Amino acid sequence: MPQTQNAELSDFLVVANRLPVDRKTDADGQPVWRTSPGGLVTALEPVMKRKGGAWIGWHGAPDETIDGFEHEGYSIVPVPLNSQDVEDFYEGFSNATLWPLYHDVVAPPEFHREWWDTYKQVNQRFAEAAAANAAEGATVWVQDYQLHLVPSMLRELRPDLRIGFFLHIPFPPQELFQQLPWRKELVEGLLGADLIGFQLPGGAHNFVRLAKQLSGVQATRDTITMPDGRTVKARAYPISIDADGFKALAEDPAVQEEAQQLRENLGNPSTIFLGIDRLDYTKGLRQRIRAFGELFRDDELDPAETVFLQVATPSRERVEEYKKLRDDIDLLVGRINSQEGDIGRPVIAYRHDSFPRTTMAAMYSIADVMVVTPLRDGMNLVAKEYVACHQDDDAALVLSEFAGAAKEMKQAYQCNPHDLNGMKQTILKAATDSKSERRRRMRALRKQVFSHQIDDWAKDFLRDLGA
Ligand code: GDG
Repeated sequence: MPQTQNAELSDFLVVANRLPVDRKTDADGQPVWRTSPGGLVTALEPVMKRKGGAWIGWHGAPDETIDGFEHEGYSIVPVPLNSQDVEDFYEGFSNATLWPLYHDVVAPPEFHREWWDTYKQVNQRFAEAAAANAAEGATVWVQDYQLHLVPSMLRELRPDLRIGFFLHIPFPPQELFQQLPWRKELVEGLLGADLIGFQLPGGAHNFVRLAKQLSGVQATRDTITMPDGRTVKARAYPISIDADGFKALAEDPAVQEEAQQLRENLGNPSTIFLGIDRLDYTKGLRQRIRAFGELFRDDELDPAETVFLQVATPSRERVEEYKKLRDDIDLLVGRINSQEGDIGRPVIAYRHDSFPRTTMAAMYSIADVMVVTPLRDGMNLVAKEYVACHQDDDAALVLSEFAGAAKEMKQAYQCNPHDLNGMKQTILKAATDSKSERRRRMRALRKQVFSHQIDDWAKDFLRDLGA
């Protein structure tokens, strides 16, 4: 039996670059697989358990082939990647070509033919693994930009399947997408799906327009008709979070104790500003840190009473742009802390590290103002998690208008992160607005976040896919 085939075929399959499990070591030194934290897993696990599912993805270690196994009532089907695949498919084409191109080219995308060749090969491998594990007429849900070609490759192998695709990042406007030497192939890769989900209606419109132009297909609004009469829908499904889960976490006494400790460690300031992001150039960290530097320099924020806590989770550390970003941020934070504040009381508490979800919840709950200022973001879950962790109204969210979340979170203090002065004013306003105004905004945000949670997102998509 091939490595990637299960004993039993599945009726529901998720295909994603990464598996929903991480390898840890237990007390006896034995390797064990634990569910990775994250919204997607939380949303899809119940569906997989109900329908008998399989999750197809890479387990995270290059040059290692492992057998599939059962986990929490569903099948784990590993797809192996070697070091060259990781370099060309993952770090290269996915994260140094598509990622910057799809985020408004805030860093220059690189186009390399070898990366593209490997990208195609790896997508084919994922498609074959899905085809080998799907029961007749099964539903397959492919996730994200690393697997753009899987829908059409899979349809070629298994025309009986229902195929959905969801893009977690923005889908760019035509003017930018046209830069891609392989633009037609990428569009046609997605056209293999029955339903293509985007974070925002704008992404769906961009895609439909490009499909008409590059592939010559017919389309009316969200429905594309293929030459053989098959229809493909392109619609928006804004992703959300397990808000109830975050609320419970923030209310847990152990988390509250940790929050209290954290506040003390920061010197019990009267105002805590918080940023939590993957260390990524799309997240607007350079601009945000400069804004805070100027606010402290110009005495608009008082270092005796204010701390800006910024967590930057390590990410894509072998990709050149990310190494440069890390150095830039270290330099910027170091420079500001050497000039502002007092000895032993840095104005910016900066951690390049990742933390357990409990610590994340503790940080959210002590933050008086959450600052989320990406230059471009598909959605941004951090903004929603912050709101879910605040049952009190003494909180405020500063949110970039270029985050997908800005479309739903209209009551946030919105700003343009390219406009440094405008962003500084918005940060100050969020911190100093009247209690009643902050309360009004937080209530509206909470209502929004709790009324559309991650399982609604999955249900809406799967209903429209006809699963
Ligand atoms: C992509 C799109 C879209 C962060 N640090 C730690 C940690 N996190 C968790 C957060 C949050 C998630 O990671 C980050 O999600 P975001 O949405 O903010 O950003 P991306 O990683 O860029 O996600 C984005 C998303 O996909 C979903 O479709 O919203 O636009 O770019 O959940 O809590 N979690 C833990 N420790 C950390 O240190 N445990």
